[in-house]
Amino acid sequence: MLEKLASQQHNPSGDGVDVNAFENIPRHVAIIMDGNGRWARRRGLPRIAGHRAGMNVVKKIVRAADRLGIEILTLYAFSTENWKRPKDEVDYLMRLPEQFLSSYLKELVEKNVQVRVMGDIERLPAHTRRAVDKAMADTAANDGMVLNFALNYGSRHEITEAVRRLAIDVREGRKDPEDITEKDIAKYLLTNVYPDPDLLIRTSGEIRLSNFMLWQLAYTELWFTDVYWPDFTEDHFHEAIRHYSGRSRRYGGVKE
Ligand code: V0D
Repeated sequence: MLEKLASQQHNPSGDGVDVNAFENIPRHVAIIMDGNGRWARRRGLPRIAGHRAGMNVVKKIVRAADRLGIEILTLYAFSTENWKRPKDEVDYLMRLPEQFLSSYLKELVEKNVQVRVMGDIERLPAHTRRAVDKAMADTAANDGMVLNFALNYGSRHEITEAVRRLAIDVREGRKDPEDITEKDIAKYLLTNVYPDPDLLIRTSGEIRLSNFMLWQLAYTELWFTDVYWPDFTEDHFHEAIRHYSGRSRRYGGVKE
């Protein structure tokens, strides 16, 4: 299921971009979609106009990622810190999954995409959870690209939960603490079924991880761009992929 050969994919976009030109396509791409509020302010618009524009860019980048043969696309949609924003803005954000899916779920099903969510979704409003649950259910039988939304996600919380569960295993006698390995920790993270991201993209000029996938990004190539997320295009995406494609990763070892 996760073994599409990117190098053999054709390019149905017909936009003149040769997807076969990338010699090394990342399997897992993660994106911090930053700059929506600043994009709006710059235009004299309310912040929510930026979020709406950002939502439409998500659709374009999902299509682009699917065409490239990327296996997993993880998008940071809402952090555990985002609850501190004004209530009106949070309320608007919590409507976006429904808006997104009402116009786009059909296409995701047709594209064989699997919608997944990582984060504490119990604490989302019921209407948001319903929309997300339906998307996951309607795409559960698909085996194409995974579209993984980080929703109410925080990496330290994720690691803390993993440690807590491991400690319970120790207490219950299922685990000898002397035998704890990195694999044991990874098993309890929300990403346990995915490989670590190969490439992280953050838009809007901030050079920070902001509590996103701290464990999983240990060896990931990082790509920062000043472009605001609502202005991020398929061409910008290809630029990041091209950068990745030209890197050879050593994981702390020596280049062969
Ligand atoms: C706002 C830019 C899609 C970042 C993108 C609840 C901030 C647009 C979704 C979405 C958001 C989430 C789950 C799902 C389907 C779609 C989304 C949020 C914010 C926060 F199953 N865009 N989007 N969710 N923004």
